Amino acid sequence: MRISLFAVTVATLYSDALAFTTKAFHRPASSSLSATVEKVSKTKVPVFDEVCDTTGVTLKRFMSEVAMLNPELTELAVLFGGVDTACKALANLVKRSQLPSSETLGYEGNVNVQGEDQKKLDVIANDVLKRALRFTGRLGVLASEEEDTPVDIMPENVKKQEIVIDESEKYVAVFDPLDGSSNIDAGCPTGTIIGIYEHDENCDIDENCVGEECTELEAACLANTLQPGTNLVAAAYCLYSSSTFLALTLGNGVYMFTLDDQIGEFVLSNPDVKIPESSNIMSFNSANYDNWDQPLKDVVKGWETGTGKSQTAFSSRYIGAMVGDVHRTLLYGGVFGYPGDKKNPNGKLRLLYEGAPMSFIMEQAGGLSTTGTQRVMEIIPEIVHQRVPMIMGSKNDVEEIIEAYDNWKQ
Ligand code: AHM
Ligand code: MG
Repeated sequence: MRISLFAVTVATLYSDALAFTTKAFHRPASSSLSATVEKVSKTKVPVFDEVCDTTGVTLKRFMSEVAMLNPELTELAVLFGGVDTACKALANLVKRSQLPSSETLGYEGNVNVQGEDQKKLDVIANDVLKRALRFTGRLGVLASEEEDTPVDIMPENVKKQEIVIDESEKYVAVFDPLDGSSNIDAGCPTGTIIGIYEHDENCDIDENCVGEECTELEAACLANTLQPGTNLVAAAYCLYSSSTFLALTLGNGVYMFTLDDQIGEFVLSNPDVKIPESSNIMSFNSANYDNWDQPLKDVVKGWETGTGKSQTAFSSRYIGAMVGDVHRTLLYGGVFGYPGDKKNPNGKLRLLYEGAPMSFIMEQAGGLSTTGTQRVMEIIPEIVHQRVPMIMGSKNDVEEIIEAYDNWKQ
């Protein structure tokens, strides 16, 4: 009986499968307001017409049904198994970091390639995520905020056949293991950001190649990470806050999962995250206001006084940790940004592993993400740790900023 019920469920799932066609829109700078079709994804998404009351739809079930409906994504589903494990482990580490016995707060004593002090948890989180993804065997190259250069996923002392599963090394992962880490010591929200691209499977990298020892071809393969956001196959973030959340997109909308500590699983809590088109919340480090570009200053002033396009007076909310600020922005509507300014023309956030994956999620939820003059998703990174000015959020409000930049005569 159970078997036939299961068979019916699976059959229903297949027949009800929706092949959404998702289009991401953004108006290129200096063009008319008409939207440009940039990306079409035909990933089939599962429909869950039978759900266990106790477990709900877990991330594992979700990904395995995505893989059944889209066999070409089977290996991506395996990779998400690593993401699932890493986010749970990191949530636990972040939670326990407040205990005196954990000894994971404070600085590691190293400075990363961008001149920033590394916190102990930054380093631990990088290690946890790297290993979780590597052990899926689906990863060719990764780039992380905490690594100086992209690294071949094979460590020097591990031969390929010793990898747990090593079938195709199909993907490239870019990630910020613990974003907003300045919040850690105070126990405020932090997060992990992950972007996944396809890897060139013809890349054959000598496992001993490091930096200048790599041949040109090997260096080019490692540079596989330098792809624009429009090439992303998937993006996800985990938020460590009052609950642990995992939001992901496979190019067909945004799914949000909440960690159920009692069963140790991420459970689908919002199957179609859509950001409100207009808002009344802005989220910037406004201490930088005086150094911003004039169009942004003008729009923000209009929002403060309720004299902007929407004639709405805005409130300000700023956690100082992008994952938390973007999560709230997705759910409540709003505009989050770390714009360029006179001191730092490219702002603070990193294009590859912060800007592009979060922009992919934002666009898939119906929002926009821009530098002010360019769609963030279209920028081709030149270096791994490249910074990008970024303003993202509710469509109508971000469009107000884009229009102001369009009309700006520098
Ligand atoms: P990090 O990756 O070193 O943690 O820095 C990124 C963080 C973002 O999460 C956040 O939006 C921003 O830095 C906050 O910067 P500031 O303290 O200048 O407002
Ligand atoms: Mg970061």
